[in-house]
Amino acid sequence: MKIDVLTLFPAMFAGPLDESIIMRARQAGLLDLTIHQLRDWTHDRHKTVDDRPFGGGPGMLLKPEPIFEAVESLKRAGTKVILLSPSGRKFNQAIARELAQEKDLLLVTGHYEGFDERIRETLADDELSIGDYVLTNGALPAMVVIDTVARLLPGVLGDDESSQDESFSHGLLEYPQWTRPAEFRGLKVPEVLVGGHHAEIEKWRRAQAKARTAEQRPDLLK
Ligand code: 4GO
Repeated sequence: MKIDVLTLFPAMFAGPLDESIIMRARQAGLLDLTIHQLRDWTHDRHKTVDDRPFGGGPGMLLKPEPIFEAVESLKRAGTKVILLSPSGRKFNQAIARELAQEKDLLLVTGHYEGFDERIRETLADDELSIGDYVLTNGALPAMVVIDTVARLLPGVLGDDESSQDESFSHGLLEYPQWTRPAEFRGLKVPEVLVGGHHAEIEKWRRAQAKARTAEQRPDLLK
């Protein structure tokens, strides 16, 4: 998969996407990621990307011209253009699975008070929010989407890290787990897990996952 990102803060992307599983996916050619500086598509001396809202109000908006030029130059046949903003539909694992089927994504991140509406109307195929809170810019949400989608791409996770059997894939939170030692500071691992009776373990885990979901995330059971 190819993912292009349009941002005013390319340096924010160095680090999170240069480590661990995501870096390995990039090196293996499973994820082709390019971060672009939006100011590269301005033409004035000050590289202006923002302007005041018509009708007044606080703050500045991203003006259409640089974003239109950038998207038109980066977009190819089949590229899905996605805005990251608090007004988007709420991102989740199901949306990540859909996006993982796409060939190309172009993530457009905002800054200031947001985007000129023509960007949303004309350029965007989708608009996503990572949650009901406001950030200073869309770089962190873009990284969240990239990380979530990239780990679902075929070959990115090894068998040991499989994404088949995890929270949200079956609509429940994960069951609790323990590793060695079987007793630590007087805290014991549940007997059923140490026993090795696989059908019993399966049943117990299912019940634990349900109880945990009812306690922490009753909304998921509806
Ligand atoms: C996205 C962008 C929050 C999200 C953002 C989110 N804040 N919840 N801030 O996904 C335009 C102005 C959007 C700054 C940006």
